Amino acid sequence: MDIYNLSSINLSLKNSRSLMKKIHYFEEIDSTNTHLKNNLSNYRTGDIILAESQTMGRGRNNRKWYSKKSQGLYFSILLKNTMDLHELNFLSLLAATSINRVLQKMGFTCKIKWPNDIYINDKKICGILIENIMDSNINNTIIGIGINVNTDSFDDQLKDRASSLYLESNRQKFNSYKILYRILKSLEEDILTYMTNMDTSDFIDYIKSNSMNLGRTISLNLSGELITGILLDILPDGSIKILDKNNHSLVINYGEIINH
Ligand code: BT5
Repeated sequence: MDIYNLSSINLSLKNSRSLMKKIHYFEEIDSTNTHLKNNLSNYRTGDIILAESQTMGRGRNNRKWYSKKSQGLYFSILLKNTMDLHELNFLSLLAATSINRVLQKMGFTCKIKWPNDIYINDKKICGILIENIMDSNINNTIIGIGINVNTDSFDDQLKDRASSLYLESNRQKFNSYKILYRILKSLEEDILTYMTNMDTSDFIDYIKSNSMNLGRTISLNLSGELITGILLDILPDGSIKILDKNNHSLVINYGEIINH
């Protein structure tokens, strides 16, 4: 595809008749994830909500996602009856893989931080928020993705920890729609491959070789409990294995790495 605007992307998605169906564009929205959650019956599987800005963009545990108007990509993909609950941990890593691949092809040296972030030069560029809602026997999975594309500045709280493609490339401006299209296609291919084989080994290999913390000492916040240890391995289901300071090995499938 040569021209990247919403109508050309939607035409291409329509013609491909694959997993990703249609982008629904909003100039301003509370949160693309919340909008899908509140309007599940209005959307089909494969529909994508894209917003120019979010007034209440969310991370995990209701943390705020800084969504500067027209400078980032803020979108959510709805999948109906596609993923099982036990696959959701892996889905976050799978989405990180698909996005990381696209950014690498653009020339960025980017790393996956378990379980849902992408970093460039030790700064967060992208966050992923997976949510699942059972509604009238339909299993609705929402993949929310926030990427700092042309973000030119961050507020004081974030400026040492967050960055954008623009800031990491000597202030080069990017066509967000082109990146969006590539990510949708990359994610589509990865989800379909995974659903065909139900085999995570190639993905896990990629995640391990592009991991930010594998082999390093990490501190993990498990709902308030702090654990420090060496990140030994990323397991086939997407959980991690840690060797704690008492030499106990632990398998963990949720939580947040608070150092890197
Ligand atoms: C995430 O949560 O990283 C998931 C973020 C998902 C955002 C997308 S945007 C489209 C869709 N609609 C939504 O409402 N959400 C999704 P978590 O791992 O909890 O990280 C949140 C933390 O990242 C915050 O507490 C900040 O420290 C940091 N943060 C906030 N905004 C950021 C930004 N724009 N860039 C980098 N870091 C940010």
